[in-house]
Amino acid sequence: MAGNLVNSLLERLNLTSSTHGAPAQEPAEDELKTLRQKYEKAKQEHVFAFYDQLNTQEKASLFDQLSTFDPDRINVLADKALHPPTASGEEPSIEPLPESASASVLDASKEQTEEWYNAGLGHIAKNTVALVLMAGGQGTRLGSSDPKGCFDIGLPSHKSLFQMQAERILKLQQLAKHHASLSTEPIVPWYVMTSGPTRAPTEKYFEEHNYFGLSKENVIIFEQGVLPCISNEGKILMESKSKVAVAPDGNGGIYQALLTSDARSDMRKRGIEHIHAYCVDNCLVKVADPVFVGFAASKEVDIATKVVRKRAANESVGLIVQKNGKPDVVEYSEIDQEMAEAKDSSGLLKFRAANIVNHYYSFRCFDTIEEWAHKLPHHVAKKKIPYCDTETGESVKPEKPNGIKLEQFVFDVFPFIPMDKFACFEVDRKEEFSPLKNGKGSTEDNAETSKRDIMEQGARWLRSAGAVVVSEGDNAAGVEVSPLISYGGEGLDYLRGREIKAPAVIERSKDE
Ligand code: UD2
Repeated sequence: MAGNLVNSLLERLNLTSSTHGAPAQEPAEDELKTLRQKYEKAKQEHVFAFYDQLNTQEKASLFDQLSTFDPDRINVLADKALHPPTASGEEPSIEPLPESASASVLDASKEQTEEWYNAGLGHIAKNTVALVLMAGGQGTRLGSSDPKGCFDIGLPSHKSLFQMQAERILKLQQLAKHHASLSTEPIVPWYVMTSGPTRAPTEKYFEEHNYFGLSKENVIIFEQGVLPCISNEGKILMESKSKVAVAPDGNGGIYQALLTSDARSDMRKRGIEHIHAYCVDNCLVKVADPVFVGFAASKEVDIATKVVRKRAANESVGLIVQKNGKPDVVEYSEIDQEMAEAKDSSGLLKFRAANIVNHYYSFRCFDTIEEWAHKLPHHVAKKKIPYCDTETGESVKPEKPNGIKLEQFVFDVFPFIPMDKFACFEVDRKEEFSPLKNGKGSTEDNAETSKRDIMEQGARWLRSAGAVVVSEGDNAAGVEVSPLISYGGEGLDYLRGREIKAPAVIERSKDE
């Protein structure tokens, strides 16, 4: 039974999509009956309210969409989300991570950092390092309709976040080739996770820019799953008479998406052993950072997470903690004021390890995704969700939150990792973290602060290479150093003694 249902579904998927021109087919009576019964049993039969009024194409697309959900599972998730279990028994013990699971670039010696850096370049040179980019967020706070990676933060070069990250990959491949005296450049495959709203524009953007000089077969764009939006009464919300309202299933959907998209199989085929997964909106991100990979691989951990020192008690970042002795993250939307403001004996914030969605995974860890991905909790976002009233058929734009979106968080895998297979790696915020979160009119984590942090970093790099940076006018205009010239400030000695008038762009290297 299931076999022919899947076959007819696949068949219809090929036939129904209007882009292929073939006319859609009405779902078969028996398959429709089975599906209706499934939804009736789950008390979600309202999704069929207008089925008989729909045309063939609409019937086929609604049938196909409803066939991808399990209404019983949706009810379980919705019930947990709308009626969270009251905290049973004593509160969990929440403490900072133990020393044994923490390290800091700020405290490490130059020799130690170089050792990690060289080890990391060695892993890249052996083609065992992959990059996974989480780019499925819809960037609502930023107010841009394009995927965040396309955003132009206003650099003199007008490079987007995607372009900067692509050029850092190109440079890193060159550095690893030189480090290992290879005849050809190693490959760092780039797996880009998108969501329904961001997939097509992301693919189009990469095609139009010819993958920024990367080989297309090494840029694998895949898509995360979606979940239905749920009303406050636990009912699946309809976007229209023929479509369920859905939302991306959160950056924690990455694990399931790595399986369903075959991205993990592709990593296995390539012999990947180390994966760096990161957040699209951090303009300073060191993609496949050799220091981080070298550190994590040397400790043989399954997961390592980069953190920066939290800048203020109310900063909107998750905190890496140990909860009942297990690694965990307390998300900013779930932290209480007392914990956020607590200080330790050093006078610093007790909980200051700020999560920046920058994680190392061993491939060993990815090999066990099936064991734990379905166990990650679903977090609730209360939202105003436009919907089609299944009584009247009218479209409704609610004035106040009328439902919830369910999403998994990427870091909810941490508690499944034994503490001795987990590490937290503190890095220098000004060198590694400047998120683009907010739109015009905001004062932090926006395009202006992103541009400022890139330009100031370039000026710092030039000064430490012996160049003299002078700023016209009084503002510290800074210098943009192309990633194709320098990945992390290296290779700029040829500018020693040169005077650079900021603002400036260093695009040409000495041998060009
Ligand atoms: C994220 C972290 C928060 C802190 C902060 C720092 C999570 C859940 N929270 O908060 O702890 O580290 O970043 O910047 O990660 N994304 C997807 N698919 C989705 C949703 C998000 O790929 O369905 C991506 C998104 O494109 C971005 C990243 O995940 O690259 C973080 O998402 P966000 O910006 O919505 O998370 P934020 O800023 O609320």
